[in-house]
Amino acid sequence: MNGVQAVAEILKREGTEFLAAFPSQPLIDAVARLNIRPIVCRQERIGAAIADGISRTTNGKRLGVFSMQQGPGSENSLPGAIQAFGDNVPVLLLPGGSATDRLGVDPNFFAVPHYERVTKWAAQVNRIERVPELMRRAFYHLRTGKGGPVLVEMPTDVGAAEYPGALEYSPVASNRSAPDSQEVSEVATALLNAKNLVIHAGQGVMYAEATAELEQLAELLQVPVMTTMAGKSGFPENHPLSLGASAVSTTKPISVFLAQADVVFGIGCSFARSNYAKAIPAGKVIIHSTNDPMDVHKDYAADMALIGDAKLTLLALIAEINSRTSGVGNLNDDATAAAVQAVKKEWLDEWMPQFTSNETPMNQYRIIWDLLHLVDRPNTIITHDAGSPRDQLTPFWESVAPRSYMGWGKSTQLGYGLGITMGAKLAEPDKLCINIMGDAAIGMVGMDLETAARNNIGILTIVFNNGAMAIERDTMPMAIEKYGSVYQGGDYRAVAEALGGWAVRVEKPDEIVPSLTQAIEITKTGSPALVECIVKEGFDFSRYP
Ligand SMILES: Cc1ncc(C[n+]2csc(CCOP(=O)(O)OP(=O)(O)O)c2C)c(N)n1
Ligand SMILES: [Mg+2]
Repeated sequence: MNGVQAVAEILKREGTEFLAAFPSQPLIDAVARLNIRPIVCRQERIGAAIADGISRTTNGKRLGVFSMQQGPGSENSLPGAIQAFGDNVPVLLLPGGSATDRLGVDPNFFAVPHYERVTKWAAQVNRIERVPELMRRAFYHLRTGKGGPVLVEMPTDVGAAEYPGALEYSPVASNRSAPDSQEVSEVATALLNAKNLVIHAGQGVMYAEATAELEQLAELLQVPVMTTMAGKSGFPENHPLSLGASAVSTTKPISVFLAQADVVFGIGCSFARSNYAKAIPAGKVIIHSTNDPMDVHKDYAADMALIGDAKLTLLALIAEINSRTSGVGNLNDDATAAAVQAVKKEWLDEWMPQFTSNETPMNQYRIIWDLLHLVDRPNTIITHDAGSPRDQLTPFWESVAPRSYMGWGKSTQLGYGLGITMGAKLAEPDKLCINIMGDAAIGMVGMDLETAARNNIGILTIVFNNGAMAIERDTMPMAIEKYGSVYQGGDYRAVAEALGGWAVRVEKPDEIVPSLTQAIEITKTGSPALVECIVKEGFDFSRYP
């Protein structure tokens, strides 16, 4: 057994089902021998995103792995690592590496120094005996604490060397931490004394699989819950206390209730200041619960903090509040829920003309509305791409089950949504997996539709084709006037068909539902389907102060 085969064997023992990959990489053949299915992509950035989608969809319980060659493969994967790092997604990256006797000699590329800043942990297998040790540490980092990409680089000479003796390796278990009981008691007091509490839930709630506990706490206190973009679907948005999720666009209930809040309780979130996160207005008492102490006081000063797994934290708070209120809390007061629902209704009424618009080129909100009412939402996983589709979809897609929405993008690399949707479909083959992308987004990654076709990954891609980078219109008015710099062309139905997929173009609103229905049926055969929608530029976003 050589070094590469030892890694393959460890992946097998760790339960790896798929290896997203791009050659030349001997691990592809080594895992195939062990019945781990390689998914060969067309570009490394997408391979990393496929691995991300597998991990994200399964809350890291089934980990996505991506492997690529030394040099160009490793160089071309860096964006994928950066995106997964920005979103704290646990993915295992296994690049080849230049031979160890070339260390420090240009132009040989060694991944570790370049990836260290954008991974949770990165190591080079510098000696063949270290394969089990470094893989054990990699899997522990992937399974424990806040997520992030982890990298193990295999130099060519070490990968080819014979592993001495029998391989001893057992799968690595994760650990959870729980908050200090005295601090739980103090936070419970603050939550009970708050006049207008808002719960701000991040993706840590989903990684901890704590949606039921979050619902229990929200109901016990009768307080509204907003989620971050990455945390979207961690709290059911059809719940009477749901304020929805926020990206650059937001919901009106979030805006109204966050403005009124005296206390904001963040659970499973990093409280990052970002274009893609609703800013917490000044003057609020901030209580920050996270499993990563390095996030406390990062962007906002925290008045109180709890360090620990979101589920254990919520359970501790529920127990404490139950004991102080004889298990009743504010359960008998439904005034807050009624107030949330009133604002939600007012907001949706404001947008109803767009949801029901018959205009052509079509209105994007009409397509989202029709899709929302067509699909079986608990069994659907949907994501946006960067650009306008993110801000059109995030506030209005009412997600009803954990991980039925993949909110991504704290860097927002155009095109990333395609790869994570493929990963989601590999992990959850019985669910309908949808990505909505603009025409600039598909321009970046469209070739990988062929990856979906070749591997029978039956995803549904909806392209909002407005022939422009609409969201960039205000950034370059002179260039547009003089040179038309915001416009681009493309026939994406033809592109998808040429790459082996099924595709249809929709130009009129009454074709939306029949075309989507047909496309959804096609995805059930294992073929990807693409619905190219000819839309207006559309800059109306759900933005409230
Ligand atoms: C790799 C990358 N480069 C640049 C950007 C900046 N950017 C964000 S959205 C966008 C244009 C989006 O156009 P399109 O996908 O057609 O969506 P539209 O806004 O037209 O609906 C650009 C250039 C980005 N997010 N990612
Ligand atoms: Mg566009």
